[in-house]
This record gives sequence, structure tokens and C-alpha cells, in this order.
Amino acid sequence: MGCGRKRMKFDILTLFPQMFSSPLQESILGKAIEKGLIQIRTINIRDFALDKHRVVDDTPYGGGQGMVMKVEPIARAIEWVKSQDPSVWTIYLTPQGRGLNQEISRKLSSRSHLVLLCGRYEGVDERVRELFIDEEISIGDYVLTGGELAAMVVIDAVSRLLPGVLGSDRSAEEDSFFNSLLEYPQYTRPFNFRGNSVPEVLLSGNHSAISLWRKKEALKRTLDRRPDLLAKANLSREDQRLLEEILRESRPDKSRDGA
Ligand code: 4FV
Repeated sequence: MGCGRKRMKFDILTLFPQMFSSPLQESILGKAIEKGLIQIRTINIRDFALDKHRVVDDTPYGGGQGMVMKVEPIARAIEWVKSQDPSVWTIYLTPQGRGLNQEISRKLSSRSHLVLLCGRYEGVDERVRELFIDEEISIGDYVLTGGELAAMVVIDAVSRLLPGVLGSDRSAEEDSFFNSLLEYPQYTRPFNFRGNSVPEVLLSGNHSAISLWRKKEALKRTLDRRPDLLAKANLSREDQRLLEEILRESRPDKSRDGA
């Protein structure tokens, strides 16, 4: 099973387990499940609501619109998982969490068992977070109807970093080189599409020239679209030199002669 490779377990606490049926069966994640590299289990929080009507939400104390998810069913569900594996790391998906990024994804990929708690309505009772949650993660500054889609994003971003999940582990590593920068432009056949051709260097077979072009393009794109990432990137001296070249080339020609 997974030939001794590291395998990872995701326990998803949700009121809508069927939402996970198809998205996780397709393509790379589907194969990773078949290969036993990842195991995904959906746990219906309502199964841990023990009252006759299996109630999982209630009106907010202090009034206000919407409903809040009750603490007891979630507490029982998390304690049930912890009774099987006390080392499980519990995550609550919420707009109030830390913004998911490649660094967080890499950290999570070093763990073996995650619980992903999916909120609904106005969210969960505060005591769930205080008593049962190790980490809160947001996939973006917008409000979803539920945490399920965010949980899928986390599973995808983390699973692809596990050895054996992507075609070749190199792609994840290559990922890692560029991970603090935006990706360089990609091209494939046809060479010429309606008069738009592929940069010659990519067909030169000169791998150092190709790598230099890609690094420069990644730096240019990051400078244009996400200068905040550039500020955080640990740039090599060659990167710095390329960046100066890009800035020089972007300035109107008067500066080229240092006038
Ligand atoms: C969300 C996000 C998100 C908030 C209210 C579920 C919803 C509802 N989760 N990143 N953005 N969650 O919008 O993770 O309970």
C-alpha cells in the first residue's frame, strides 16, 4: 500500500458528506486514493447529534440573524476521531483563519492525520474553537455558504505535495523553486497559432538559456502582478541582477544612457 510511502489521512467533519463524492474521485487525487497515498473519510456531524430531531444548529445567544452550529455534536465527532488517533491535527475552515498559502500547505503535508471541520450557517459555537481546534485556515477573503469547498482546496494543495501523488516528485520540487514567485509562461504545440508564435529560446534546446528566460519571466510577472511576493522571496544574486535588468528595460529609454 503506497509502497512504504508516506500516506496521509483526512477526516472531514461536515453536514454534507455527499459533496465530497465526485470532486475527490477524479484525476490525480482519485489516483492517489487508489494508490493508498491519501485516505479521505467524511464524517456527518449530524450522526453525533443524539437528540430525537438530531439538531445541529440553534439561534445565536444575544440575538441576530442566522443560526450557529452547536458545540456538542462537533465535540463528540472530534473526540470520536481522537479516540482513534490522539495525534490528529484539527483544522477549522473559516474566513477568520490564516490565509492558505504554499508554506502552510507544505507544513500540513508533513502531518499524517488531519481533521477538517466544515462550518455552515453563521459558523460554529466559539467553544468549538477554544476547546477543539488547533489551527484555523481561510482560502480567501470572501464568504462561502459552507467550509466544504475550502476543505477540498486544502486537501488538493496538501496532497499534491506528498511523494508519489504528482507524476514525478520533481514537479513538486520545481514548484518549490518557484513557489515564492508566480509561474513563468507555458507554451505547447502548435508553434504558431494565428500568427502568435512561441518564444524561440524554448525551442533552442539550450537548457541554461531556457531556465534563465523562465526565471526572468517569473520575476517580471511577479513584479507586475504580485510585488508583495517579491518582497518575501529569497532572491539569489542572479535573480537580483535579472530584476535590475527588467527594471532597466521597463524604464523609458532616456535612463538607458544614464542621462
Ligand atoms: C471560508 C473561507 C468561508 C463562512 C460562514 C462558511 C463560510 C459559513 N472557509 N475560507 N473563506 N466559510 O467562507 O474558509 O459557515
